[in-house]
Amino acid sequence: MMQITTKAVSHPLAILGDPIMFEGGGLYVNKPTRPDRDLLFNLIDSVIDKNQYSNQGPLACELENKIAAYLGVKHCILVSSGTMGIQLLCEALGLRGEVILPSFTFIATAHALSWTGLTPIFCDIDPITHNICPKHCKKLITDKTTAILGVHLWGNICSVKQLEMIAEENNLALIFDSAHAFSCGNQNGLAGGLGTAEAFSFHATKSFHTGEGGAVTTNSDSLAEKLRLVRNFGFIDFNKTACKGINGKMSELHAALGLANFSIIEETLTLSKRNYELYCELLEPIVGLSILSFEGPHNFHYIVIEVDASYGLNRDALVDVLIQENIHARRHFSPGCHKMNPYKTEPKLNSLPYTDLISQKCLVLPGGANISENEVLGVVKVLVSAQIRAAEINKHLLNM
Ligand code: T4K
Repeated sequence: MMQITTKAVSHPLAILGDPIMFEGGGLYVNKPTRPDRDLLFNLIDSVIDKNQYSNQGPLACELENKIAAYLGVKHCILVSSGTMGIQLLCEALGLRGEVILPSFTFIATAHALSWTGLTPIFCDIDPITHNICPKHCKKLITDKTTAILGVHLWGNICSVKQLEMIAEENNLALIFDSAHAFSCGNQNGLAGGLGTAEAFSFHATKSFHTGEGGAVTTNSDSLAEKLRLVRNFGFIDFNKTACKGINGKMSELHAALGLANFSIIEETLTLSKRNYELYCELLEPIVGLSILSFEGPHNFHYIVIEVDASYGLNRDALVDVLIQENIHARRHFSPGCHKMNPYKTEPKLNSLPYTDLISQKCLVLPGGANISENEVLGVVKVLVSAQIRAAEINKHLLNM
């Protein structure tokens, strides 16, 4: 078991004038995984040989088949980003009016609805899981509501059964923003076939990535067909369109990166789990810091902690300490979307006490597969030192 002493005489902290813990590059939240270069270059060679760079080339088709089989879902439709995936899904489902979503999410979830002409209605979260609260969701349904958009935040799966019941009773579509949830699931298996459809992000900072990209997954044949149409301008034939569409396709070069990263998924998951478990072990004795627990199959990609008053420093002061050490922790997702432009000026904003509470104490630390055990140890050393020297830090920040 790794141990960090709290009795050492010296607890150097850059914010108080001591040397920086991570000189040079620094640590970032979810630095991208690196694919095997030879495999990637071979795949890129094959793209150049075939001279096909987009429009559902062989690599995009291969990746779609591999992802669908891995997630245990009938259809995987690759798209150009996670945001585009949500937009295509809303368009393909013909959603109109209001869609209920949690406010505690990346702003893209709300923007995707807005871009599709939908009104985002912000819902509160469960303070333990950070996911949409079904009870509050039910209260927000009006005659204009057409869908519920759950977000499997940090890879923790929403309360699917409860949301399904609410959606069914009220004749609503149930869709999921699964941007964080690749390789995550519940007792029934991996996310991919939940609700009507799910939208994944394969941005570079995600557990599995294609640089930029994403996918929509569904078990519905008709929805998959519509999604493929909408993704490609609505074309059914040369010069013939069936519906409104857009360019939401994934290029062959992005698919090549995806195939290369797909081949290292197990390795990525193993390293992320090792780092998450090491954080759990080392953070356990620190009063006032708690790490979000994960259930079910998980990618262990996000190291999410909550900073309570008993820690001695508030979340924002702790971020200042970490940044000075070149540890680029992030205040995800602060503030909640309902307090961000353009949504904060909506006349009918709900009060979201748990969203406000969690967004003030939540912090994401560098994690994922691309961080070493020694680096995790270094981050935790800073957290320990910051608590020991909290009074000095608070005084220092007050005088700045
Ligand atoms: N729904 C949810 C719940 C989401 O979290 C997201 C995206 C979406 C929907 C939409 O999916 P996409 O349309 O993006 O596919 C990042 C990502 O851009 C975004 O994908 C992600 N969520 C969000 C939570 O975080 P930033 O602005 O924090 O990322 P950025 O560019 O600062 O990168 C983080 C760190 O990683 C950097 O500090 C440096 C490092 N990095 C980053 C990139 C891109 C690298 O080392 N190499 C790289 O190539 O938004």
